[in-house]
Amino acid sequence: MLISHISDVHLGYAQFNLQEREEDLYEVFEESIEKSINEHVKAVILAGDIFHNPKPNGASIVRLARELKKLKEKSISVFFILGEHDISRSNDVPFPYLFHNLGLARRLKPDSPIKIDDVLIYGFNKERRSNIDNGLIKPFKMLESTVKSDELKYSIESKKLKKILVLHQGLNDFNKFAGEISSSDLPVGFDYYAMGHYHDHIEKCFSNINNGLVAYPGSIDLGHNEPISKVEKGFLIVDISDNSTTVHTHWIKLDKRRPQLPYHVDYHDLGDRLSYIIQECQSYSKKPIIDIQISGTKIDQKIISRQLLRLANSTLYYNWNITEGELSDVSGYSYDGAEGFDMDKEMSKLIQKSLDSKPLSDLSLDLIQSFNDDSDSSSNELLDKNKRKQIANFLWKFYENNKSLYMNQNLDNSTSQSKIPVSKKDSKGEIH
Ligand SMILES: [Mn+2]
Repeated sequence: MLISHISDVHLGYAQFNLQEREEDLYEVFEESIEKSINEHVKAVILAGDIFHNPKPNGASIVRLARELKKLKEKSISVFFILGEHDISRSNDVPFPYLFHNLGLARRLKPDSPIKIDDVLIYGFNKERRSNIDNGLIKPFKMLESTVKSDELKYSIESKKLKKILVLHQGLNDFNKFAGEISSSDLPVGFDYYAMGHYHDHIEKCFSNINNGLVAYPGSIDLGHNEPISKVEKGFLIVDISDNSTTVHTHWIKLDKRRPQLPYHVDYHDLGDRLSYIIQECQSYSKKPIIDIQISGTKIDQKIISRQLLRLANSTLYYNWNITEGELSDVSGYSYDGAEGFDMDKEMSKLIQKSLDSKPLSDLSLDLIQSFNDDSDSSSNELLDKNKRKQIANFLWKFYENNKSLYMNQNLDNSTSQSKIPVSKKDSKGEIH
């Protein structure tokens, strides 16, 4: 028997707030369903993060319903659990339960399995890290005995039943920062652990759970917290037929995805490289999304902005950054969740974008930090908390009145940070 294992669909998510990207996701999801139907799967498992938002937008609801209907017409069952993106913090009824109530899909539970052929399927909704012990580890122990008694209850004659557990959790074994549980925490007794949460394709058998196969198909497209890269995306078709003792998987690549291409360009070759990049972009049927890392000396950001305008017609979206020195390889698996969000980094990006100057954004970040840092006693002595708002207003006005001074300085020497004065005696404002 074949089962499709699809995860982290994030329907409704629009990368870079582009409507085209929201549509892309629907298309890629449709491709995964179409391929599942063509492979004659008996069931589809959605392992959480079905919607990107707990209150999904109309289009994503309609598009999911359309696919679920197609599957129902082919008598293919759909089973699901919830990821953190499907769960509202206000304890509302999770939206995907609508499809359970309408009979278009069935939610999986930890205490009673769904039986399909000779396979029993159990599932837990996402448990947040703060509730792992009570929400998962304890119930895992209970599940081990449930499975044993279910096996007696459901087995016909001496036929051996296969068991699947569906979870939306990060395993420490693959990413020690994003991990929530370890492979040794997993309940024993399952042939296949259908995972969601990590957005990369990972598969591994663990001896401490009787060589059960733990598998993440990965997200179906790049998006949330994932850098622009050429990584391939897809889903798993799991062969859990009763005549074989081991579970076999086939990872199916999704071909309808929009290309996302990273480039590293030397500032002085920018013109030539751009012609090449444009040519490459025009070879795809969907306009690609590209990321250009630019390195070099005596970089003029205004020249870059102007040059990159050439990309507008052959890309859907482009992003560029100036990198210092060698590019380091980003290692580790991608995932999504609050842990992956670096506030300082995001803030610095935003400030850099609006001020268009590295020294000025550094200064802004330092000021913001010393304004908000209560633990730093030395800054407390200097700053009367009650006067912070007044000071902020003063600084803003000072900046507005003297903007041109800083801009000129920045053009004269874009690499020197020390030349930017924190206070200027000959300027209109004064800092005391
Ligand atoms: Mn996800």
